[in-house]
Amino acid sequence: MEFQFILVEPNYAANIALISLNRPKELNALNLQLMLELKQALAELDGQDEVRCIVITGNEQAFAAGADIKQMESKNPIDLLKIDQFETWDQIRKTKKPIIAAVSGFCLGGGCELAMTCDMIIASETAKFGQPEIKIGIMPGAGGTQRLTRAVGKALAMEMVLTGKFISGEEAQKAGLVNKVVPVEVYLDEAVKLAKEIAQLSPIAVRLAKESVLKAFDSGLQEGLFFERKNFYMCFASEDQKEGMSAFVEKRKPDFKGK
Ligand code: DAK
Repeated sequence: MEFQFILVEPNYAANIALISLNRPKELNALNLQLMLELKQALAELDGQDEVRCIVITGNEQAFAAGADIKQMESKNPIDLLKIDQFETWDQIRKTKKPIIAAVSGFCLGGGCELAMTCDMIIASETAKFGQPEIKIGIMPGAGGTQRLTRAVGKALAMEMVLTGKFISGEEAQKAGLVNKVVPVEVYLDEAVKLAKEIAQLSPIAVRLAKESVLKAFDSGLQEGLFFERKNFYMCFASEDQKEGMSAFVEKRKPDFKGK
């Protein structure tokens, strides 16, 4: 897969793939082309059985400093309607395989929204998370007011969204936004390690479990529990369930085939 603004590196031996946002001079600002490429790459990887977990990263300086302000500056609502970027973001959100964001440096605006669209976030000690849209006369538009609030609670989300203040990786972890904060030298290794760990599990169970956790965000408890129950039953239709349980009983390592 060849793209202009992202690099895609599948590691089929480890059943994972790495996507790097690659507009370093612009701090990985998310222009329309980059987002289309990301959508396309994720769709492609989501369809490959050899890939079981995906890592999205930027570079040490920036995960992404937001949507491309220079590209947005002159737009009116009808331009935005026609571009329909939400379609691209929705498709990214619908990726079935787990996605881990490996974040270092600036993770702002649409960049923070992209990281929050991922399933887990590993941050470096130099990461800076923020929704600074308010400072350029707009507000978050790709889920920032909703996902950030669910992750860190009203008090901090309101402060970040209304003032544009950044929080560090450590603060983000304390607030529940990120899974782990590690030194900058190892943040990507940590994310890859986590991806490899998940890639060794049953991809069917992982997919159904991801779906079920996400369901908690847009359903009441009863509906969510019902959804979870159906997915739990579904696991028992897989060979992986038999393999996982036999391996436990036989005291050996399971070999999950994704069947
Ligand atoms: N867009 C375009 N270019 C950017 C950029 C951005 N968001 N952020 C940085 N750059 C560019 C700078 O313009 C500069 O380019 P040159 O001037 O050298 O050509 C280069 O990257 C380096 O940036 P700085 O010189 O500013 O570097 P500093 O270290 O001094 O400052 C900074 C770093 C991250 C604090 C600063 O660059 C900054 O404040 N950047 C903007 C952060 C921001 O406001 N982000 C939110 C953007 S609005 C939607 C989906 C998503 C969104 C909306 C709708 N739909 C689905 C409809 C999202 C909106 C946003 O994210």
